[in-house]
Amino acid sequence: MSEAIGYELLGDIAILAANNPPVNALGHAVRQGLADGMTRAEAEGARAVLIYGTGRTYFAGADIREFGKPPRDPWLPELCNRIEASPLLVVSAIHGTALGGGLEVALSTHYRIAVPSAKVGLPEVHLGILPGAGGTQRLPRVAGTEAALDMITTGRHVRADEALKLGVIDRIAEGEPREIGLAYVRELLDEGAPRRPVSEMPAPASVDFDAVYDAVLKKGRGQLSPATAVRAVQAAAEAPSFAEGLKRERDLFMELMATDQREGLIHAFFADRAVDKLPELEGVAPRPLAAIGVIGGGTMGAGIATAALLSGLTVTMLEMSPQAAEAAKGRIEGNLSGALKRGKLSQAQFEALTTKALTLATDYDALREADLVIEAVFEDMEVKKQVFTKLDAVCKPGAVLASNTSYLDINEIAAVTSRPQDVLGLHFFSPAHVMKLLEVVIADKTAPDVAATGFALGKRMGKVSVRAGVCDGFIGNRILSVYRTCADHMILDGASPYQIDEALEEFGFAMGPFAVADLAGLDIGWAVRKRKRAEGLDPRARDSAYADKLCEAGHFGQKTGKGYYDYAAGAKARVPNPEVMPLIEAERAQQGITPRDFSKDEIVRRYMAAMVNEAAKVVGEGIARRPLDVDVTLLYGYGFPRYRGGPLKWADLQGLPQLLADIKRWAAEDAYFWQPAPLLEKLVAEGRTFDDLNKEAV
Ligand code: TC6
Repeated sequence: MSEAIGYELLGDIAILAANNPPVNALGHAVRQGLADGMTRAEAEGARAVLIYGTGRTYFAGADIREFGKPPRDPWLPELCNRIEASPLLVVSAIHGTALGGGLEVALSTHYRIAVPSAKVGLPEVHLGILPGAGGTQRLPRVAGTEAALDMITTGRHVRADEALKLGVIDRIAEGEPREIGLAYVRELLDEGAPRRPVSEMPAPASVDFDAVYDAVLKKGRGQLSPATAVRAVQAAAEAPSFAEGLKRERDLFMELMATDQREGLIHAFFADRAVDKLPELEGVAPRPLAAIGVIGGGTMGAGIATAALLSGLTVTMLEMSPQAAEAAKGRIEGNLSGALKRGKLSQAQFEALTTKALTLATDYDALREADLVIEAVFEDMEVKKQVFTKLDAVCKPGAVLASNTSYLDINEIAAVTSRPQDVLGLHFFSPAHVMKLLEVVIADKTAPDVAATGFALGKRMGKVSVRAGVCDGFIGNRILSVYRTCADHMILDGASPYQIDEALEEFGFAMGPFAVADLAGLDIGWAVRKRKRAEGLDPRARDSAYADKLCEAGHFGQKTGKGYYDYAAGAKARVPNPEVMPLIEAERAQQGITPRDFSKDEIVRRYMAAMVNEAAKVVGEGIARRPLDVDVTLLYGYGFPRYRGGPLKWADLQGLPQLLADIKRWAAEDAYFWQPAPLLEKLVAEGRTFDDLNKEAV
């Protein structure tokens, strides 16, 4: 027997207890242990087998770390068939999460009991694959085709009460999994319950699978796994036998295993879990957090205050006047009422948050007792310096002082205080109570426990926190400004904003860059361009004024009704604003540019190469600690398609030599813009990838 599965014979019941922390993943030792345990139970005269997990969960799935490695017997599909075919009565007792291969094992046992807090699901599509151990064949047989399609294509976790209604589990009971499981097995044996193999149940009903396939493919914006899973469920309904259905599932599973999407999604899974693991913060205790202050109650400040309130912190909102403070409160209430409508907050909780937990103030004195203060005022260095000078004067010793600036130098801000060790950047993304990304910007003098407090705050708010160093734009906005510039260059040379948006949306971005600019407000980019011009542009940099002219005409995007698009018919209609192309054409004529055609492929290649090249500079300079930090930033803050893993995973999958060759070729037309990143050149010269750097760093 393997140590990963404990075996015990209690009277006529054999107990197989999984012991593979932290999540009882079904790695080789666990599979072998289960197979051996079944054989031993049958040989030792047991009448029934109980399977459960020790520790925090039943099996949370196949061991994802084994994917891509040579398979080792017994395979999970065979193991599931072997468990189901046993002459003994086999029962699962589920607690924690029965996910993926875990639920497939449970569906191969003859009865399932769960504790009330248990959840079940088939989340494989989020890893770019489909349930490959009979899940697409067994789940529709117990829950019906429609429920199975929903669970398998969304991958959602289903609570025990819903699972009971759907027939995925047979009973819910309070208690320890071993105890409730044993009582259930005893009851089943006493009443002479028969074995109940799901594979022997009638095939589920057929539905219009082609229509479901099309709808799922469209919703996934190019992600293959959910749509492919529809075809596997179709086989459950239409294949001539259960075995034929399993074979079809296997073939589709293997198809998906071989895709870049599978690699991208699994990279994203592990990057999510690695991103806040920083050796320099290991064992560093964060400072205590209970009360925070937010300065500035505009969209961003109100969003941050909302996130803080929802995470159980008390918030003092500081504004310039009582009227502005009331307006900020209105924004916070507006944000919270969204949570109220979605049932995430009760009316009583809503009232407690907006009255007891939130205090309005106009005097800095109100921040005297705050554990942490986040400044979200106007993006101007002088204004920020005034704010931090005042904070330095009033805040208690040890209070963390944070700026939400998206571009400005945190070192310069920290230098106006007498306590630069307590200062850091906490860069939220708007709307801050919705967007998952938080850049924790560590300045030269930021103390380790202050950095740890930034991560602790992010965790408490449910954010994905990425460590960033100080530079113009930190990780995300610095890279954004370069790939946006690349898009602007393509426009000057002949592409239209609409072609660029279309090409990038086909690539998988939620929205193209020009639709995003309209949503964020064109005045933001305008202010950045003005600042950069005032600081002095390099004479070799290409510049253009058509976007400024759009702003001068009062078109700031969605909020003014017009930007690159005209919003009279709604955002979804995507009607180009007819004023845009004449402005672009006039600019080309003025610069003496003869426009040329761009294919969608060229648009994507240039845009992505610009992104990857700048990202490599960001990693090379230590602004991002590892390539995966860039990937996570773009995935959570910039709508990068998760199934491509992030820009640097995408680059690895494309092949770095070809990307570098493209950049060098384009440097012949614009040597200033296309300067190859030293790190990219180094990796190509050494025949290595960005992921090699991730592995070395973790
Ligand atoms: C499948 O089953 C396919 C079957 C077909 C076969 C033919 N494997 O998330 P946490 C690690 S596909 C390996 O922080 P939580 C994780 O990396 C699989 N490792 O905990 C982390 O390690 P670290 C279908 C795994 O309490 C540690 O466990 N199943 C796996 O916030 C703790 O994880 C899924 O997709 C795994 N399967 O959430 C479920 N799962 O400490 C994926 C976790 O070294 N897992 N680890 O960083 C989850 O969704 C969550 O982990 C959770 C627990 C809800 C189980």
